[in-house]
Amino acid sequence: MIILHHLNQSRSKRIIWLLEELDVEYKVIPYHRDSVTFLAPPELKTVHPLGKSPVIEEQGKVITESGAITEYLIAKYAADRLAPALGSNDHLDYLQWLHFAESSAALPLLLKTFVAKDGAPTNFLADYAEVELDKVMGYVNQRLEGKRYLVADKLTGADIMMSFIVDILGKFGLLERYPNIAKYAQQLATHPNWQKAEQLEVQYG
Ligand SMILES: N[C@@H](CCC(=O)N[C@@H](CS)C(=O)NCC(=O)O)C(=O)O
Repeated sequence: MIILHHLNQSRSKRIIWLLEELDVEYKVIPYHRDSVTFLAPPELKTVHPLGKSPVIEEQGKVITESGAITEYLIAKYAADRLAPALGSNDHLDYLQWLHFAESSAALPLLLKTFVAKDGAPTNFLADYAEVELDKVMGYVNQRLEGKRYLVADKLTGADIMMSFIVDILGKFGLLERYPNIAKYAQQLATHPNWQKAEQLEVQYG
């Protein structure tokens, strides 16, 4: 049985649709946004420290990120129906579109939403950015406690993706605030190919 922790008016709608397509047994636990802040209720933090939705639970595993949930569930239950064959060109396109929706496509729309709310007496955008940054990076910092890498104690694609986020934190001078991320940044920098990428980036201008 899959459990979906669903927040109203959220990305979690993707997962409801997906679960319906999969024809698997599932249960939805609904949560409702605060009518003033539009944030999720604190109960969601008992499911996962970020307190965001969607989150699914399956066989004791707690899984977040709508893109990862979609990739995981389709690979497990509908690889033959909802994804092109692994290794095909279509599969490559599939991966790009799947991640595009939560990255390149989402960012400008989120900014537009936030800008629309800005100008309010609370100076919404600046406050929101600070609070969210600290929430998300605090979480990463905590997950890196005693670890050299994000997953499986070895370099993976997850670290390569995260390295750019670490770079931006460094540019804002924020690494001191997150000691485990600072250590992680040093660890990533020990990789000869990370160093090569630094040089190549400069070389490419
Ligand atoms: N990248 C995450 C984003 C999760 C996220 O930000 N969810 C929003 C709903 S769309 C949320 O829970 N917001 C409430 C809050 O931050 O308190 C995903 O794709 O699942």
